[in-house]
Amino acid sequence: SSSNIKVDLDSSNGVAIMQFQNPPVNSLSLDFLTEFAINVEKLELDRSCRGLIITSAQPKVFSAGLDILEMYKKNPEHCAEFWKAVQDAWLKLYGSTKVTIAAINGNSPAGGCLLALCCDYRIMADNPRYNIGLNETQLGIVAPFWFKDSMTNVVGHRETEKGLQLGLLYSAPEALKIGLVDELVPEDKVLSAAAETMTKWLAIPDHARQISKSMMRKSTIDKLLANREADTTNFVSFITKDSIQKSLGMYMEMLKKRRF
Ligand code: CO8
Repeated sequence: SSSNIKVDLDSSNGVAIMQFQNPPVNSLSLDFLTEFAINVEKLELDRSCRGLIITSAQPKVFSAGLDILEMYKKNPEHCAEFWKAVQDAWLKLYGSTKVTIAAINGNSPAGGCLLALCCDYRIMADNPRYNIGLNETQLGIVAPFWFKDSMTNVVGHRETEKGLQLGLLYSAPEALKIGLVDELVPEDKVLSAAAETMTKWLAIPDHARQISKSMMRKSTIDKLLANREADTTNFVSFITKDSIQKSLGMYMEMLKKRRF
């Protein structure tokens, strides 16, 4: 549906605010990811847009990551279609020429963390109860190489090696400490802080900044572009394995039983 994402482009400064509104936890379903990629693409082609802030309209959660139900008890064709949508969303946001800022106003595990990692700058609510990280191994699944690359490019090899193996979810203060986020601000200031940072980034001439961004990101993007099909095949054969399906089923059960 077209109500999963709300985009407001301020024509006075060229800054778009994109709010995720896929209750309860902004899980990244096939529909959501498709709509997300379309919206990012639209803004990319819109010359009046210079910057994009992504945030959540839901309290306490930025995004719960990939919708596990899109990978559970689904046929291989569906899994492949879903995975291509995940790749496409990443390619669009990671490759965006706009200034992109994540205003992380809640929990941001796995795919939620990935979206944040795609941005040029991350501001998180200063709440130790909010976590962010690539926790895939905790579900018995493996983050693909481009998730790994996205994290390495932000926090470096060592933290990524540790974080990926252990499936670490970092509290907001821990995330700041390792550089997974750039700044913590009070919960009610996340959006205004993002707007402030945006102003600083937009003071740089677009052309020079865009070439610099592309210089830093091109090899990472090209790696997925050169391996998209193999990456999809790999995902489908992995996720449809009985043992992996069993892990996902147990994780979903655990989520349903656990209450904070
Ligand atoms: N997918 C589907 N449903 C979900 C997801 C999800 N990712 N996350 C939560 N839900 C469901 C819950 O089961 C629950 O359903 P119900 O109401 O029927 O019981 C509902 O959403 C609300 O969830 P909570 O009650 O847990 O909400 P809280 O506000 O207490 O907590 C959290 C929010 C912290 C986000 C919590 O829901 C959570 O930790 N969720 C799981 C997050 C997670 O581990 N995501 C990983 C997804 S995998 C991924 O993104 C990358 C995969 C890479 C694939 C590579 C394979 C090769």
